[in-house]
Amino acid sequence: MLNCHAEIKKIKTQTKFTIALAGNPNVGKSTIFNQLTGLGAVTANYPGKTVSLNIGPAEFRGLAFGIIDLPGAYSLGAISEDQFIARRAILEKHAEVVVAVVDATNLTRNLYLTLQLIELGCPLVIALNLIDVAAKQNLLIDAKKLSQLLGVPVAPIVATTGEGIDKLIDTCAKVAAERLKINPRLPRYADEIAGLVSGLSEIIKNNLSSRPYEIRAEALAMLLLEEDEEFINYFKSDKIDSAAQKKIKQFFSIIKTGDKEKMAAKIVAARHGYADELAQAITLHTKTDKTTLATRLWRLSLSPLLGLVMLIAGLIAVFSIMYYLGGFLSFNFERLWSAFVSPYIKALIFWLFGHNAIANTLLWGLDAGIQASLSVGIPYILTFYLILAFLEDTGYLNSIAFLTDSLMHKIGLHGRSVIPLVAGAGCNVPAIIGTRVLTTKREKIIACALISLTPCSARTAVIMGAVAFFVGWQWALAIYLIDFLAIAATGKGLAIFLPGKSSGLVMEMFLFRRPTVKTVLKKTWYRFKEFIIIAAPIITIGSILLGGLYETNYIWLIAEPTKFLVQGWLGLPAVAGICLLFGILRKELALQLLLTLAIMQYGSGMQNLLSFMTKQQIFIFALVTTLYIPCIATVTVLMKELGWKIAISIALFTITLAIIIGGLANQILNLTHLL
Ligand SMILES: Nc1nc2c(ncn2[C@@H]2O[C@H](COP(=O)(O)OP(=O)(O)OP(=O)(O)O)[C@@H](O)[C@H]2O)c(=O)[nH]1
Ligand SMILES: [Mg+2]
Repeated sequence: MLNCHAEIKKIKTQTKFTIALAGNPNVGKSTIFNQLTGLGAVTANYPGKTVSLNIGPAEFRGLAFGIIDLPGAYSLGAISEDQFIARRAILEKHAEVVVAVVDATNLTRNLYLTLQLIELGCPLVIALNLIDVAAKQNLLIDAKKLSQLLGVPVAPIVATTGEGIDKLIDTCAKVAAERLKINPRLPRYADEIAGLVSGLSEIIKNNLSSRPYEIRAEALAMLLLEEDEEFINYFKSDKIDSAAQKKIKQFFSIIKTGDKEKMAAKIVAARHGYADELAQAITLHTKTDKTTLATRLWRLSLSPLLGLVMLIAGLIAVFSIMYYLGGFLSFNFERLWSAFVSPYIKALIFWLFGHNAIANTLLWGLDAGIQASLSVGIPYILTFYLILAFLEDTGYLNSIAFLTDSLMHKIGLHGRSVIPLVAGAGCNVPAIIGTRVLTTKREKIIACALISLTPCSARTAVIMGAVAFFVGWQWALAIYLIDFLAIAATGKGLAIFLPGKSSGLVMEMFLFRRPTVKTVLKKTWYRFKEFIIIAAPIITIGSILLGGLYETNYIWLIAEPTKFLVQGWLGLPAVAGICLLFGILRKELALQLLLTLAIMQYGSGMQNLLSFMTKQQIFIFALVTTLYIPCIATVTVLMKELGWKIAISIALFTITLAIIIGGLANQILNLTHLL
């Protein structure tokens, strides 16, 4: 939080005003943020992507301002870490203008939070988003009427295309400069509630010298009546003098006895009722509902049997695209490098350093190392990012979560954990951060442990680039299958071992949304750019280090102590152990170093991996790489999220698992001669 505060302060000194984007999960807040800042906050069609504040400077038609993108929340109450962050940012009034981003296709649910923001007295502008989807569903929303009913400006927008954003920002600027006065209309509640609110707010006004976050007395009264934990505790604390505490206590003792149904529930119901009334009043169904293709596909994806068929077909499609497109890119990248770049790099290095060990060591990194990443890292990772961005934006992951809910329960999770788990297939790091949306520590630990075993894009690159390519696609599938079984068994084990129960599926479902080419490509590019920035230096330095060890013959010395395990039990060449060690830096580095080794020993060309290792060894190597200790970035983020003890336990567990499974697979293959 401290960092966020510093960042917000910085933005505030640099710009004239700041906008906070608040709203339900999955309504397009981060899409607006990206449109205005040009940054790459994670967006996808499922709830809970943003789990901490995204802060950035923005410029729109010469106007400089700051933007804070908040995690999604259905109400001001917070049941998970991400929602708590959103609540804090709203209460602490970080921004001059709060934009309530509202999903035009889901008005009742969305307007609930908007009403709470109005009650709090936030300087509000409503962004009525997803009007393109609403139009497809034959819904016509009367933005003007909404604005009149609530006394708040409303700007209809399509965040993905940027339509209407200019007007939105224009309105925000006017509100910030107080050129546009807002007269919000507070919801009118039934006498019973209104009476209590006014009674309690009078006590607050008369007895409190200052109010937390300077919230309006009426809003504070409402929050207390809603049994908001933070404010109840505040009023019980020594920040409130005992006379005031006594009066408030007295007030509550009266209503408790006179009321059967809980007041909190009544207020929630009343606010929902009003939100629904508003939604009805401003929505016009233009035609009778016509089921669109997207809706039909969506329904199909959720049906128990056909949904499963669709899932399997989907997985086959993903696998095939990876195999063919990844393979195509790999082949051509390598060919282009060998033909047009490699000879010149070699000539340059030899010209600069002469034919000696130093030149050779440098070539490990600058030629063979890069060639290895062009052959096995980049093509598959790029392809996978592209597929993932597409799947994320359609919203299919939501359907998978729903479909696999009962299966997930068996391994101590509920369907909602599927989303971070599948996101782990892209990269374990954001997936682990994404578990902040889960509400219990138990679920978080299980999800993080399983994410650490999920083959990320780097591990997929190893499986596809080495096993599918050299050994056969069936063997690549076998690795996924073994890994999946390991994940299921680990989940089951943890579910039994860790006390507590898995919570029920509480997840909003979203219809499929048509991804735009721009957002898919942009997202792929952002991830890939990050990959290049982080991976390229590590890969080059890693290759040079390995080259140094090789050229000086130290490699054999270092390999010696692990020989019994690497050669004896796993049946791999002794130096493979060192590559596995390097793989902790980045998973695909393990294979790339092996390939680098092969290239340096047998000359350019991927096929040389087969001169270096047998098919069985390649399979075992990839299997171990998939299972053993997640990369250093993942371990670091595990430490941050769960503490070092759990992080180290997960790391040690995966190493043990990899050695046991890898060794057993080696023994079985030795006996059966399947490879
Ligand atoms: N068709 C259409 N899609 C949109 C629009 N706005 C956002 N989307 C898509 O809706 C999905 C959700 O958008 P996000 O920006 O990630 O939503 P968010 O509110 O930040 O979600 P959380 O961070 O999970 O709370 C993405 O796939 C977007 O591409 C829109 O106006 N029209
Ligand atoms: Mg977001």
